[in-house]
Amino acid sequence: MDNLHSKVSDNASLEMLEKSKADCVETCFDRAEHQKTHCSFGLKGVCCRVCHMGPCRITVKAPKGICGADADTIVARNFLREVAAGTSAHSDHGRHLILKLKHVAEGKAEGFAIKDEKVLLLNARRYGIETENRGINSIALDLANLFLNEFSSQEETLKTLELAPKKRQGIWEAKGIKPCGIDRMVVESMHRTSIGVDHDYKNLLMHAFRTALSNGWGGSRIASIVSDILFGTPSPLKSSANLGVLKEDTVNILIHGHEPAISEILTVAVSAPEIKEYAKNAGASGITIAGICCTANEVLMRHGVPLAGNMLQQELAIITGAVEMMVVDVQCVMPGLIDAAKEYHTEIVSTTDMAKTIGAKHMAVGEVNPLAAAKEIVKRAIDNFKKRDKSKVKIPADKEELVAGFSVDAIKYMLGGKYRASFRPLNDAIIQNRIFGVVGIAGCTSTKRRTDEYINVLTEELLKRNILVLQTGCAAISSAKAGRLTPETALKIAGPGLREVCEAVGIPPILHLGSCVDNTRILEAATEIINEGGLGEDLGTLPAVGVAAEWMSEKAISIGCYFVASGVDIFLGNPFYTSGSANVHNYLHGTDADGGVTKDFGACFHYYDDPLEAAKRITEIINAAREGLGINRKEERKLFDMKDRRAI
Ligand code: SF4
Ligand code: MSK
Repeated sequence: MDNLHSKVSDNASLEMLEKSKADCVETCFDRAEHQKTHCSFGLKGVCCRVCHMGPCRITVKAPKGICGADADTIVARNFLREVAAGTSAHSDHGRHLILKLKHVAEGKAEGFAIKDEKVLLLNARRYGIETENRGINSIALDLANLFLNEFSSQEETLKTLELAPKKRQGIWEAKGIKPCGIDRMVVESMHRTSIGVDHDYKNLLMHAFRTALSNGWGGSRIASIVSDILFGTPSPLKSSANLGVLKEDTVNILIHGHEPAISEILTVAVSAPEIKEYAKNAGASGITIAGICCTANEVLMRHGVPLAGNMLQQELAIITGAVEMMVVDVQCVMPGLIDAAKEYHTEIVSTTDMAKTIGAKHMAVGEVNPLAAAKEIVKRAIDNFKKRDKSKVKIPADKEELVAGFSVDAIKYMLGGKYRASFRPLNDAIIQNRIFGVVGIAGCTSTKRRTDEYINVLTEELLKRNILVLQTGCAAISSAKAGRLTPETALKIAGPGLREVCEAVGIPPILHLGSCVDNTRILEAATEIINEGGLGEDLGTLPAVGVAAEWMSEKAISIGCYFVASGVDIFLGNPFYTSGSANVHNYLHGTDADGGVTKDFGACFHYYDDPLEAAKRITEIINAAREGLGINRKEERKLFDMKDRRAI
């Protein structure tokens, strides 16, 4: 029990871990025990297998690989390959959405439509697409083609880079790292890291930042924009989180992965009258649809679909014995799900041709009549309800209320109202030191740490220090499970300045901005703050920091790199695999003799094992930024009166 307690923080997960023992079901937590002695060459990043003279491993006795590659080259090459993989995942997600938009515009995507014409028109105008006297579909087609060109352009730099503050664009220009087409950046990463090409660790790392920029200001940014066009721009809504959202008397369907298109259509399918009737006839009182990981965040943000849990709860959800089906798409879906599902009546259904698992039922939701395909999936889940073994069912009671749906538009609206939507009140609150700074907390949970703990300890400490927290991905689910994504958190935890602002505006002190691809919404919000004025002209001058607290995915490395290249310091709760090269490690962490990456971009990576130590250093960095902006004067503390509230 103590041992299990050291693995997970929330009670629901603990209960399910105990049940996994009783039911003899293996989970990632057991497999982590079996993998405990990690390969030290892997941890240091000094294993190279890019050619078949190797694999070569760097040691004191063998400081070079067979070709002569040293630790610096090997570690930097491995790092760049991780960035390229992370960039591919997020950007390919973006590409799939653009293709969906294109098919909608061409009238080929049944069941889908353009939900937010305002965002479509705004983006079309941004890129010089004619919008006057034209049909919405033809504008959408032009925008989809323009976005597709962001993947394939060979020499022209990405148009979406222009969304960044001018000063930052100048820094990228001066460094020669404005990315061209996203596909080209990834292909070049693989080329440079193949045997006998790029051996200069700094040159390799610079391309890592360039590739990551093509993700943050390209593929991921486009993914968020197109999602809003197709599925609607999120606005605040209430929902709930943790395994207690499952119900004993309903058919329970979990949606898991990242891409929102299929889960969107599933949410439509479960509301169809004939499907509800089908569920009743099977003896269920209804259908509960809930999410895991970032697909969960996508449908939460737009429909209030509850969060069953984050990444490391995917098997634990099945262990409730109450899940009829888990419908998966891409990314962060463990192959181990199949073994867990075998012990119950749960069926794992894969929906994307590029992501299959032996043992999962494959039911692709294609372009032709996707709603019918989605209804077939739901009916199959309902059929499974009859196979549920009640003696194996145990649903934890734990579930917490939450408020999510904070797109940048929604934040603007909350701050300024319909007619004066703007970031001005937030900028003023920062300048007046009611809000000390802003921290974005993103990333996963990992078996290397007690789940959710780093995220929740750090978040609490930051709130106490009057720091507004923006969250995405599984980190946001960690806070949701702790009951922190509510306005009441301001009263219970936040420092006095932050509390005043949250009370006046009516927002929680932790804003849930979406899935891990939506980290670009944090960049968008930061750019809005710059454009609003009074806090410098570049992202690097803001009193703002990013955190990947419990990260584990290659996507997080790419995200970290595009934030650092954008001038935002990134704190890591788990280290990179770069310690085998002092040069690479020191460059990335800004600790080499000439300032490393900080000299290039004004920001670097920081690794802190202890969240409270991280909070201290974050405070120092924010304080230094405030000093730089000349806004560190002491404000007389006063409570907001009616006049102040009206002004906000
Ligand atoms: Fe070894 Fe060089 Fe081949 Fe890497 S590229 S496996 S270091 S010979
Ligand atoms: S799902 S990438 S564990 S945030 Fe986006 Fe969560 Fe990290 Fe996967």
